Amino acid sequence: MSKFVVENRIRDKEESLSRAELESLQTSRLRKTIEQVQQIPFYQKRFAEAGIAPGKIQTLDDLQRLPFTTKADLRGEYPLGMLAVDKKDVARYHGSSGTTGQPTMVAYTQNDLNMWSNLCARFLTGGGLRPEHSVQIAFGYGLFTGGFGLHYGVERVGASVIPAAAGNTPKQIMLMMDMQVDALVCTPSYALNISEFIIQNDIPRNALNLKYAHFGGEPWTEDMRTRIEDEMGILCFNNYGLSEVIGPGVSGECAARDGMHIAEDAFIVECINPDTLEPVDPGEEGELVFTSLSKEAMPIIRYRTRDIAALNPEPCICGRTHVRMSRVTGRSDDMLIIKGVNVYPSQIEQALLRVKGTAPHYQIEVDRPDRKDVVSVKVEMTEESFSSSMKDMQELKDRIDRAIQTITGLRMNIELVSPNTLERFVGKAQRVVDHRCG
Ligand code: DLL
Repeated sequence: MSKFVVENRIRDKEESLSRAELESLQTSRLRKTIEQVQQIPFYQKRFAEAGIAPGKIQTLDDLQRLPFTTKADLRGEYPLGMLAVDKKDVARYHGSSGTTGQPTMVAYTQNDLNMWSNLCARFLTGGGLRPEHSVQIAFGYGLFTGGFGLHYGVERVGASVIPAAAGNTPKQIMLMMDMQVDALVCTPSYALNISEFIIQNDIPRNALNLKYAHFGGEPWTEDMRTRIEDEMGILCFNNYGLSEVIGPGVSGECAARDGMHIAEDAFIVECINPDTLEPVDPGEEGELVFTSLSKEAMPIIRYRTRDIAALNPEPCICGRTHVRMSRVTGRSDDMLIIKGVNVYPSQIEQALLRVKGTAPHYQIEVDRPDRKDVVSVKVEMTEESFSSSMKDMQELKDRIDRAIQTITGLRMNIELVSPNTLERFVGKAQRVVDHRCG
């Protein structure tokens, strides 16, 4: 475990407004946003079709009357149909990381970029970043919002950035050692990769000065956090965001590490049942929906993220008043329906990480021969379990089988594979191959 202790520090007064103050700020910002989206033909049409006069949207409750915006809507407006400002006022473009189909482009004015840097600076501060620290950013720099978003957030705090970008793991570690880097920023799956390299190459922990890390960009589990923290001797913080809403900075953990505070002065969050579209109760899982409150270039109304999480409005010991979201258990698009049962890859990850003798590298394959769903989980063994007897390996398989069954209620085919055979990722991991999709 890490000995690093994060002293609680709140960056902006907006993070700890009373509910009444916050709602008043949100209301005035919402009204302005509704005016701005009138510049976008897509929203003009949407509002007209729904019979809504924009001037009638005056309160936070009125927001419920507005239609949702979906990824398909954004694709339909590709590349810049959702722009609310003149192109000459755009300072930067990014794109969603969609692996299939058309990407979606997002745009920022200079004010948007300032606001975005500040939101990233907030969660970084909450999670330990101080001006005297150096931070290695091992996210992709490019259309992906991770690299640049975090880069400017670190600078905003006044800390120093090492823009290593994703990949070339030996060089990452060399930089970390030579520069005595304090904090690492990347996806959790890339961190796993880095940690593995350190262990395999017998690099002593004290050759590194790493104290903590901020991970985001993909779902990961609490068991994965424990694994990385134990292996690297650091504290790991979770942060969440998506390009369509702004990028990283939508939410992040504070020192309490008990949910991610959503920047409610910048976004209104709703949590809905994805089938009925009705709000779910606090604490219940549902799909997150965001409305931007101070974005200029591409304001967005009630964006359906497909991300499944629960909201916690209870006060946090850190003093921030912004609602916290749980870990994202999965995207509703990633949810596998196996024999009628809903399963998220994160549940399988959770099960695997609880079984000793498995490495945290796995791949899930789904097929439907003879019209019956079959799931195969390829699991990497550790060096020790790999060199054990057939009997021990069979026992390991049985333990994995039981762990998966306990968490998902389903039996899956377990295939043990040799160490270092499954793909490693430098960005977002792709752990599911669904052959049923054609
Ligand atoms: O991944 C923005 C980001 C970059 C967030 C770096 C945090 C750190 P996109 O490429 O548009 O943007 O992908 C957004 O990634 O809808 C979630 O499904 C997933 N995601 C992002 N952060 C987390 C997280 C960036 N902490 C999509 N936990 C989102 C779970 C996450 N899923």
